[in-house]
Amino acid sequence: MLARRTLLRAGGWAAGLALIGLPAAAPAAAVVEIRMRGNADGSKVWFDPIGVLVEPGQTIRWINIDPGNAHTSTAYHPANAGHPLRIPEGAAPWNSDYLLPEQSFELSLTTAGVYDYFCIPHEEAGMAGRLVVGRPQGSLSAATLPEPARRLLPSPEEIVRRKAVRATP
Ligand SMILES: [Cu+2]
Repeated sequence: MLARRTLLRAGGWAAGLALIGLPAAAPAAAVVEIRMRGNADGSKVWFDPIGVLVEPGQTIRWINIDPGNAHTSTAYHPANAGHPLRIPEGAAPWNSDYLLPEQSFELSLTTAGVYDYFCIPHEEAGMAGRLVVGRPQGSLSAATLPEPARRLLPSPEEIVRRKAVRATP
C-alpha cells in the first residue's frame, strides 16, 4: 500500500508541474557578442573578445563597431580560399562576407570543439579569433596556424577558464 500511495502522490505532483508550465529544459543562453574593432588611425584591428567560450547552439553575433573599416568573420577552413582546417572535422565552415560599420552576422555552432577564424582583409594584421564550443575532448587541430594568429590566440584552456579573453591591442 505504501508503494502505491507514493506512486499516486508522485503522479499528482508531476501533473501539477505540467499544469503550471515549468519548462522542460533550461532557457536558451544569451547571445554572445564579439565586436570587430579598430583604433582611430586604422593601424590596429581586432576581435573583442578574441577568445570566447560558448555552449553548443548558443547564438554568436559579430558586430562591426569600427567606423573606419569593413571586417569579416571567416572560418579557418579549406573552403575559405584554401585556408588550413582549424575547426572540428565535419563542422560547417562560415564566412560572414564584408560587414560594414554597424552591420552584424550571427551563427550558432553545435559541434563541440575549438574553432579558429579570421578577418579576410586583416588576417595579415593579426585579426583572428578563437571560439571554444562546449567542453571539447581531444586536442586542437594539428594544422599549422598562420602567424600572427599563432602568437595572439589564447589557449583553449585559458578560454574555458576565463569564458571570455580580451585582446590587448
Ligand atoms: Cu578586419
